[in-house]
Amino acid sequence: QGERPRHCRLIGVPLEEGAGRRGCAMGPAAFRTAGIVEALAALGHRVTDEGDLAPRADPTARTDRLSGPHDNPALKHLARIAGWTAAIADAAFAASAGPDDLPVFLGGDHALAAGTLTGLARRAAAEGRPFFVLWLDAHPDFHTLETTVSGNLHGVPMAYATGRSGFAGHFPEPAALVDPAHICMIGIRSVDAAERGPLAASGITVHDMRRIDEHGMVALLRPFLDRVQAAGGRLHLSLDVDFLDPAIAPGVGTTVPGGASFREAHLVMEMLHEAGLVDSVDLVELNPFLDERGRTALLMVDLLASLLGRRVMDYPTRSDRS
Ligand code: Z70
Ligand code: MN
Ligand code: MN
Ligand code: MN
Repeated sequence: QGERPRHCRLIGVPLEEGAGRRGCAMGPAAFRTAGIVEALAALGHRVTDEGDLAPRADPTARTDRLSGPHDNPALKHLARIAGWTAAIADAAFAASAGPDDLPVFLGGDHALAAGTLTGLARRAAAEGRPFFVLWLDAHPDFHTLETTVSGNLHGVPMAYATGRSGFAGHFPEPAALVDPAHICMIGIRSVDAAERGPLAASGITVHDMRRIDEHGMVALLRPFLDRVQAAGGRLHLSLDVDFLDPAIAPGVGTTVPGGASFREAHLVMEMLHEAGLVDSVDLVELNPFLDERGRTALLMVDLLASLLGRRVMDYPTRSDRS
């Protein structure tokens, strides 16, 4: 984040009801065991571990079944996820108030992004700044409550945060929405049939694995970072473990072959560090129950350390060059 020391506020979100298999609730503990506090402190940042959040009992979500025109019997744990969303959105807004604050949400499955995206969008709006999102994931998580086939609500946060229809009365009313034109997705390689058309029409920038192979990570990421910089925007990074290739990151419930390599993932983090634009991070979908000797947790911590300034060599920075 440039060379500026930040206040890294670690917020555990032991939410696992949004994923198809259990285990993500152990994610925050695994990140701590993997040394996340020590890794960030060693880079000169102030680090506070703010413990784990709990879901709110949300009065807007009284039932786990939708009724009427939106009925979808596949939905799982709707009221519970709505309660998490309300609590996470408030925590994200509160933890991003200070000029040096850099909240890091330790998931927990990706349903937590319904809360972080809307809470941080609210913060950006309060500051009068545009809000941008870099979404590193095999999946766009762009289902609505009507279209999800699996019923796993980690498949819906991007639809909720961009204001797609059908969430009203089931999820909290979002305090602020994310402009699809300010979202860049990289690593996408699993899109369900019902997500395809709406995603293409949404205005979200989507770079699938084929694009990475063809153009390389730098050519895809740099134009987006330049846009964030030019707009003076806040940038949120949402990093799903399944962005990474399962060969290097087995600790996740949804393994999708053909993911980002160790080198590609570190390159993204180093470019983000150099740009100094990231103000908040989600680390999601780590499932320690499926991990191998902690290697996925350790890799995610290493990637976060790269984002916050760890490097092997001192290269001239971009601004030094220009
Ligand atoms: C699929 C579904 C998903 C994350 C898997 C998968 C969704 N589109 N999201 N892992 N993070 O079930 O809706
Ligand atoms: Mn409805
Ligand atoms: Mn995801
Ligand atoms: Mn995913």
